[in-house]
Amino acid sequence: MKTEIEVIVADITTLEVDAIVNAANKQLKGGGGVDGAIHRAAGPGLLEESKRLNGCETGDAKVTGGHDLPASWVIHAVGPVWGGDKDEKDRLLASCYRVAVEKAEGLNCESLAFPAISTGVYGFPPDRAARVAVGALREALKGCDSLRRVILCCYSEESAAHHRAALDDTGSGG
Ligand code: AR6
Repeated sequence: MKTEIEVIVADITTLEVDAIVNAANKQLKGGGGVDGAIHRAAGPGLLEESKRLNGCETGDAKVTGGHDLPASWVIHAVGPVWGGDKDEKDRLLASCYRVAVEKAEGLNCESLAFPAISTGVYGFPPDRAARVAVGALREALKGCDSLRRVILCCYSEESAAHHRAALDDTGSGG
């Protein structure tokens, strides 16, 4: 069965999905942006659990529980900071999406929501990031079993437009 990829504009902390992805930093100790919003909504137990994970490399992801969030799990992915070798940054961003799908599958998730990783504080151009995200997801979802719904949870209409354009460029819906 094919996994559907949909684009919405919402606060990711409100979504009733099996897992949400966090745009985290290598320390996994919280921060601003979506990371800050997730930590505020999840409550202090999330920071306690994250601190025990010994950080995370760029392009990789680690899992915690959702604590007070409606989502059961948080998959903390560390996106690249934009600048320098652009192809390498594309590769690291794609890796975040691929590893998050693998983690979600490992948890038997049916639904998974992503923020636009690296497009805030980390400065990745949003149109380029959307194309990388959609390309990596289409590839990663080919081999998936449990995932039925992948949500690209954008925080602005502009971000959603980039993701819709990327989906249209690479084929319909999912
Ligand atoms: N729901 C969905 N998307 C959101 C939300 C939300 N509640 N809040 C912000 N966004 P950013 P990065 C969007 O900066 O660029 C943190 O300090 C936002 O509009 O959160 O990967 C971490 O600790 C943007 O489109 O993440 C790291 O240090 C997207 O989420 C660093 O920022 C990502 O923006 C990571 O930077």
